Amino acid sequence: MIGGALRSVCSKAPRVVLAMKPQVVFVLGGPGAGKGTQCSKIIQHYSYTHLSAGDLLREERSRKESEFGQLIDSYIKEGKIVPVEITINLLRKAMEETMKTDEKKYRFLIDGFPRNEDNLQGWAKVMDGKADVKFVLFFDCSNKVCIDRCLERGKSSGRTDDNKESLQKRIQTYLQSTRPIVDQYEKLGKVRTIDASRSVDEVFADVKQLFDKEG
Ligand code: UP5
Ligand code: MG
Repeated sequence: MIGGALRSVCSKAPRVVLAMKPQVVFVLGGPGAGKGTQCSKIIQHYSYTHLSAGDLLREERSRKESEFGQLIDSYIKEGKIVPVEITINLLRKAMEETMKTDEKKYRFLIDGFPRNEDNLQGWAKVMDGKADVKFVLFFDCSNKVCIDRCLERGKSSGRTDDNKESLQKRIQTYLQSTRPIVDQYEKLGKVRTIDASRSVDEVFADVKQLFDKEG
């Protein structure tokens, strides 16, 4: 009887769906530091969705109707950072689509973004107040390790930027533009640094420890 009354009250109450605010971990590190590799492992163990800004840009580049295909292509080959208006729209759309299909999917690993001041400002403009940045997962390793890994991958990846010339430029851009972003977050106490020069499993053991505590 009471159960029935309660059910009827509940069924009359408006159904409020409280969408969760997206929780974001930015994943940064040099080219080939292992961001993508580690993100793939994280999503096997924790309820995160992996969004690689680079992958989204490459997808957009190959979309036939895209007005940005050529621009993205030349920026990637030159190791330059694509204007944020393009990247942030792709990220926002991917986040929205993910949450629309499943409202429980509100945790995101945003891999390879933000890479410079322009990216940071674009994020602030579009996402401030709409998503929380939990921390920055920073994969730290030497330039040599980064270059060697990308050149090795370049033998089969088909990526237009896995060659010596593009890699020099990617490293320059990383040092000049992306490291200062990591430093900014460091000052806010938001960076979690992992030594990425070790084996995939050794790196992931540290990542796992971090996500067990803070993920
Ligand atoms: N590998 C991985 N981990 C290893 C380990 N621990 N030991 C030994 N080998 C390891 O790994 C790279 C290679 O190394 C693989 O072969 C892997 O098996 C091996 P991966 O996990 O792919 O490294 P990742 O850090 O993801 O390297 P990636 O090349 O993707 O990094 P980039 O940051 O350079 O590339 P991204 O795709 O993010 O961006 C490409 C370009 O897009 C940029 O240069 C830029 O032009 C543009 N871009 C923007 O303009 N804006 C953005 O916001 C994002 C990208
Ligand atoms: Mg990657």
